[in-house]
Amino acid sequence: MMKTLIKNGTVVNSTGSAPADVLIDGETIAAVLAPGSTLLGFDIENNVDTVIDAAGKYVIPGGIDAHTHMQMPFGGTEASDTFETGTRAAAHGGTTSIVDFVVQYAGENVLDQYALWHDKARSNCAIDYGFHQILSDVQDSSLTAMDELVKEGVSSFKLFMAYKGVFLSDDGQIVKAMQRAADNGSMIMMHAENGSVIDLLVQQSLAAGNTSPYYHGITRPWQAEEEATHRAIMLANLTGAPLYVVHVSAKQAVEQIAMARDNGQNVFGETCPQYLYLSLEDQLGASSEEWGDFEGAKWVCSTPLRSKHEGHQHHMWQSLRTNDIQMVSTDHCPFCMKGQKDMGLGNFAKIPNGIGSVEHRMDLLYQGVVDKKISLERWVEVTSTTPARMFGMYGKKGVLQPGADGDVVIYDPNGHTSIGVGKTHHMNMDYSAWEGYEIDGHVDTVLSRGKVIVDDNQYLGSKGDGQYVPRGLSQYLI
Ligand code: DUC
Ligand code: ZN
Ligand code: ZN
Ligand code: ZN
Repeated sequence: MMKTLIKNGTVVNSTGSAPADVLIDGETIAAVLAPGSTLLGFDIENNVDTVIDAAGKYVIPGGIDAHTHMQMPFGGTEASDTFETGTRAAAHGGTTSIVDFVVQYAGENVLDQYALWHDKARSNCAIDYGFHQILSDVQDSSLTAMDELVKEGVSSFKLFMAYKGVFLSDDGQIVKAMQRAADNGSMIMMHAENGSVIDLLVQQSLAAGNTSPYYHGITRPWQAEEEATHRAIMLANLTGAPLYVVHVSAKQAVEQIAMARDNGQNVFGETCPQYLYLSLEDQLGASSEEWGDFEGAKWVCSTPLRSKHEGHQHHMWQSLRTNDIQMVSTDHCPFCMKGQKDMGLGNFAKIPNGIGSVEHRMDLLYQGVVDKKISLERWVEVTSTTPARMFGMYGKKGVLQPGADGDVVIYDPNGHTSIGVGKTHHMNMDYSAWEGYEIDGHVDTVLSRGKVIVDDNQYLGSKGDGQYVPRGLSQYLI
């Protein structure tokens, strides 16, 4: 078995950082050692196959993006990254595991869809992958499927309070799924926006001739997010199910989560890089020769970007510091402008919702360390350790310790990363939502289960390196 020593670096776990060497034996971390130490008198450096010098660099557990949608059929098209292209891009950005979503649309059978998603991902992924299950109409067979899926390592179920006729579950259906989750120990994930209010505002906006991408955000106000977040928390309280609110963007929704947590409820929140950095005003001001004000379609996602005048972005960074929000995923759901987003020219409601960021999450959050918004250890925690604990992978993933998978990123704080199409971008998109972003750091080397898959921007892995990760129940519950 290949043995690799990563020496001279600073090992950063969520619990602290220290100079240390990391020894990987085959696919697994064998030891984290004081710099230059021997193992029972055994000279390590001269007995391994590869030595990587990480002097001046951070050695961190590989990133875990627990919210991606590779090749998801949605909005009359399909997300433009396949499992192959999307996971390769993720690897370039220092992410070594994703948790994607099996989709069950209304009327479909859950277990059939689960088998179908395995077919899409199998032999195609550059990095390890797990699945959550989306439930739309909650049929009786869906409830028994939930028990089956927990045994398969799918221990989290996403429900929607928006997207009527596509995903939306009514409150009765939500309660039924929550009761089953409370019973089998799984996690309920919620897209918390009041769908009927949004549908009405969208119709009124279009009727008034307000059709440009900016009105996507205007018609999905924070009140619709706060209300749905509160309702989801109350339904979880009623049933005893743990609740994880996805893609939180409104500070008022954060307050609901914080209150529930203060009350001792197992309620958690995820935010995404777009809600930390981007605003509705950025979308309003966006314009180009090619697209005019339709340029704003590049940032149409749900929940939407929020107004910077209301302070959501600042509040979101603060919430990451205080643990009112526990982790950062991307909701990676990429669409090209040509042939996909442009379906919404003249009608923002027809723009497929989604932003692609899977490649840039680790860098964008590292910039938060440089800008003193979060600590170095908190960076590792919100991008790797908590995702692993939240979704039942900790020990194997999310930490550098003996017995863990050799998923390791060597990050150079003296490096630099320019983001944009033609720069670091490997996602299958004809634009970047992050064009022009400059990061004071750089992903140097990425190992997935002991194998170097990215080195100095070169991809050295191959499709099919990534394996399915059956997950246990959440390790984050109290
Ligand atoms: N939001 C998005 O932006 N895209 C996919 C689905 C969702 O909830
Ligand atoms: Zn969602
Ligand atoms: Zn999503
Ligand atoms: Zn470099």
